[in-house]
Amino acid sequence: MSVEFNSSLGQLDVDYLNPKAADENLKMRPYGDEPSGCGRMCRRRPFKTAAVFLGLLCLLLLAGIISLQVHYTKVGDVHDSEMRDIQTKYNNLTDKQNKLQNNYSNLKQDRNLLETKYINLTRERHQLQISYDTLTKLRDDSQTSLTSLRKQRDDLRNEKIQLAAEKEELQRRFELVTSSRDGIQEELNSLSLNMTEKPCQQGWTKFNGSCYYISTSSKTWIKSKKDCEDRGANLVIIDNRKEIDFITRFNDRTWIGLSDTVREGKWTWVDGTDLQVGAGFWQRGEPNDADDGEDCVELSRSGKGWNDVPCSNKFSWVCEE
Ligand code: MMA
Ligand code: CA
Repeated sequence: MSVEFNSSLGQLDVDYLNPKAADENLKMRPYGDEPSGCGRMCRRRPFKTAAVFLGLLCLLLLAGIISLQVHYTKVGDVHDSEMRDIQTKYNNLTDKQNKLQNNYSNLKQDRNLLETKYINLTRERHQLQISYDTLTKLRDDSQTSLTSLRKQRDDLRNEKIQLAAEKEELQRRFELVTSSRDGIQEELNSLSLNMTEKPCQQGWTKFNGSCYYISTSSKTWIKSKKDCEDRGANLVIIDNRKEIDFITRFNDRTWIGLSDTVREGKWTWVDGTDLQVGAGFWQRGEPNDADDGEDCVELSRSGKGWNDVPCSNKFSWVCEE
């Protein structure tokens, strides 16, 4: 190993591990004053001491350098390890930062999207609000129209009810007037008939163009018939319900000119005409020829119709001319 020592006093190159070479090196060097009396030996001693000292110094330096080297190597290792940790932490933090950056970017995008959606929704809401207002107004107008129409309908219903009541009243009055008119017409017809035809005999009553004799006593059917013939007339022949109403005004039970004396069940009028089967104004269940002995016909007020009875019964009678 060779050491280069630079000093302001001069330059000295010594190989301490090779003392021979060093000696040679020293031999080559020129010297000024040398201590007298020591000769060659005396001249070489201080150099040796210096060399030893230098060597020791060099060893010390070397040891210092080595210990420093070891120290710094250790420090460097710790430093490297710390650096690696820091680097790892830095990398982790960088990763985290990147992730956060990504998250931030994503969130920013999301926020922009949400903002766009919010704007669109706000616009839509505005449109819907306009539609809602329009519809509300329309509904209110419709409601008003509906209320008005309902009122009109109710008024019309009431009017209809009133008109129906008025119609019924008018109908009733019309029927009364019609009935009264028919009655007047009939009376008029009867009066005009009575005026145009010849008057009835004394004690006879005119009704509907005919003259009637109303008996004041009671007789059998045969005697009643004879009485009428004696008066130039016949026992009454009934043509309609009005004639019944007229006759029953006077007595409860009255002989009429109908019998089946000639042939049982064949009802014949005193003028010889036959009563049609199923015709007439019989009471319910009549004629029944009770006890096989009822061949003459009475008109009963209480029975409101005809009944066959025994001819021997005595009733009032009515003649018709
Ligand atoms: C009943 C009934 C008549 C009948 C009479 C006779 C009261 O009525 O049978 O058909 O002519 O009796 O009196
Ligand atoms: Ca009878």
